[in-house]
Amino acid sequence: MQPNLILEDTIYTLEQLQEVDVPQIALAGRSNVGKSSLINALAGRKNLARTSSTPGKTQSINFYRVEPWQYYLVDLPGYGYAKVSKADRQKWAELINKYLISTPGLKALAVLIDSRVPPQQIDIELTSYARQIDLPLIPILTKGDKCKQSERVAKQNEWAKLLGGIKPIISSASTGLGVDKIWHAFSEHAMDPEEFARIDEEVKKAKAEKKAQRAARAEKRENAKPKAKSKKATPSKKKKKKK
Ligand SMILES: Nc1nc2c(ncn2[C@@H]2O[C@H](COP(=O)(O)OP(=O)(O)OP(=O)(O)O)[C@@H](O)[C@H]2O)c(=O)[nH]1
Ligand SMILES: [Mg+2]
Repeated sequence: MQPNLILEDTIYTLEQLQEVDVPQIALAGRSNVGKSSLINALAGRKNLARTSSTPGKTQSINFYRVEPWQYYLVDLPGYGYAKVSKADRQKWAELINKYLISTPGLKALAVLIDSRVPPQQIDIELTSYARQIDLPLIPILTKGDKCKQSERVAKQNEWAKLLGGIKPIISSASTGLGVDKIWHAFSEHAMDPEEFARIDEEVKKAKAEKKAQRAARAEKRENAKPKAKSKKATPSKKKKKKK
């Protein structure tokens, strides 16, 4: 089941931030790591969240309602981009911090990490901070399409060691790698366990049905193929008439 994402609110300042207790999962990570792209991949849409190859694109906190599951995905401004002015960086850091500590509905923090680079101090600091404030972590390695499977797995293991055993989910917004696993992890944290179990069952059923339909179509195609015919006798060449 592909949920629908609806942009419901955008806030820029501390004053606009309200204490909302609707369940939510926030996405944090360095500028350009692929937060907005991942939101698009999760929604199965291209231009829901604005993305850019220039870091610092998202400068607000964007709240996306997840339909029909009734929780929010929250796209946070990226951190660690050197070219942003010190004042702006300070402003965003305060906004993110206030959001993290004063949102009663916040169920987990998805920390997005670039799978191509070694663990960065600033990412490690964020994960430690989340643990200090008892916020469950969902680490996600992004841009998995840009490196080999062996490199991705090595990075996954390296991070698992740093995070006390929590294995990051490997993802790619370009290929859709990891999208199902990410939805599963988000919903598991954001939803009531019974409701989650019910929906998980529905998703499994829908997948099984799709698989059965694919198999039935393949069989139909196979049956529709012309049966291998016995070798036709090659038509005898007409003898040239002798003039
Ligand atoms: N190949 C590849 N490129 C990606 C992937 N995800 C994001 N990108 C590219 O990385 C760049 C940054 O992506 P964004 O989604 O805008 O990054 P962001 O984390 O939202 O950045 P800020 O809003 O600045 O914090 C864009 O050029 C994307 O096309 C991915 O999975 N694979
Ligand atoms: Mg962004």
